[in-house]
Amino acid sequence: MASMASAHRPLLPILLLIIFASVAFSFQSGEGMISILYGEKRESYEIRQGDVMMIPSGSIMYQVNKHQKESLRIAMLLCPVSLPGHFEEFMQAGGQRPETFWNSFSHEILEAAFNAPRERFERVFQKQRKGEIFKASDEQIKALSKSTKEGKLGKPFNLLKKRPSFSNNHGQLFEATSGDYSQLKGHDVDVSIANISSGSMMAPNYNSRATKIAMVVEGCVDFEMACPHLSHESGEEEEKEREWGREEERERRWERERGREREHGREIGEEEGHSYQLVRSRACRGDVFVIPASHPVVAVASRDNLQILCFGIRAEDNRKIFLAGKNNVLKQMEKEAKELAFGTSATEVDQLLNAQSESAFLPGPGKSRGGHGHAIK
Ligand SMILES: [Cu+2]
Repeated sequence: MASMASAHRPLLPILLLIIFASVAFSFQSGEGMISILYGEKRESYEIRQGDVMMIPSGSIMYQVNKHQKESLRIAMLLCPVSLPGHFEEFMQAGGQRPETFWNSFSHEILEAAFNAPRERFERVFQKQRKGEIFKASDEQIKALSKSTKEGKLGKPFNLLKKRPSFSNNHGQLFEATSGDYSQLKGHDVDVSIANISSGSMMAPNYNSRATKIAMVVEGCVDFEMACPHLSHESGEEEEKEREWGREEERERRWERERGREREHGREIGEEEGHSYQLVRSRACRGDVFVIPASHPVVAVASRDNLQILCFGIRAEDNRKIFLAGKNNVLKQMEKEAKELAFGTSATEVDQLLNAQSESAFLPGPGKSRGGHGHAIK
């Protein structure tokens, strides 16, 4: 894959998403630059807030932080091409630190390949000792900034300039699929960003096909997810629950299950009921977590405004399906289907399904309408 050398100042708050080789996502305007060397060409782009960029496997890449004080934050989704699950950088430019791969070759080969004596070669490939990230002078930054060169390879797509898929007072969801950004075509990947206002939540939803790798950009998220797989791992279950520090939850679930068994008496064919494990955690700035496909999940912004960035894997034709709120998919069921599925009158089901008037982003548990003992006075 790409070898990377970054010449920059103190790290700047640009977030770079990297897919396959990479997708870039920036949070400040015109403060960073990214160059790709591929084939016999160079493409260099200024990266702006909201830019998503695909960098092909095998590119040589370097980034510049143009900001004086702030840091450049980079998130990459890497898809190794040779060994699945293993990623190694190949440093070409460099010397002793970072070590260039050229130093592994024998001198005779290098002399022949470069048609140059050993001394000249050593002067170039052994001097660098500053590591992978180093300080550039104002003049160097200025010169590099003028070197933008567009092409067809990495041309960024600005996610935040796209109309959000959902937007209200509680949040916004921006999504970039291969339909929006043609470079994503054939890679089965998408990129999205959700802004959730403090105390609000994203409605319970699941992804029909995509597994999401989520990273908290700003703020903290309390998320809950229902998982049927963990609840079947009876042996490891206890350990897992302890791991998540959820003794009380286990007790509650046990009570619930006992209640269910008593209610239904297990008359019908002694069927094993479904059970789900609640996975609950808090993730803050910089934390990464995975939301497997089809798992119902809820994300609540705790205290501060929350921004979450997601890479979707197996994303082609993925749909985000909402399970509560105005666009709740269950509303599409026929009256009879509702009655059969829920075992109560369709009116009662509708009353529940229609009570939430917002879509996608909702007031969070602390903000929910009064009368349930949760509302903040
Ligand atoms: Cu699961």
